[in-house]
Amino acid sequence: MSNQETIFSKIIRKEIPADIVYEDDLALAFRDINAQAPVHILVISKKPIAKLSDATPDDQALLGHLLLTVKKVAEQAGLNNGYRLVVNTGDDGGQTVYHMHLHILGGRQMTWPPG
Ligand code: DGP
Repeated sequence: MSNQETIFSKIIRKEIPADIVYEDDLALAFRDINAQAPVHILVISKKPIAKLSDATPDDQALLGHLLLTVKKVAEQAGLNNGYRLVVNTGDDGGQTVYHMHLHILGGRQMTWPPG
């Protein structure tokens, strides 16, 4: 799937509201509208990569930046006892919004295996 316009593009452009908790030149973080945990924050790149499997070696620094953004946002959210990071990728991965995003889930004990 190519890098198409999604609802997240509109959130980046502030055309629709979101509870934004962090923003810089490359990344945006906002609370998931359908929270699955007491803390459920999505970290996205402003560059619209549809899914992780579409990333290229040119995205190496961006992907590293997103992981360090997760760390920063999780600390800011007070997740000192840990959290789960999820990147649903493609149809089998359960991805529904095709603008790559990292789910930070925390504030409760996570279980394994996931559904
Ligand atoms: P995934 O299934 O991994 O593609 O997750 C997409 C997530 O995006 C899902 O948990 C719900 C969330 N989401 C979808 N639309 C919106 C929206 O308009 N605002 C916010 N804040 N979250 C959204």
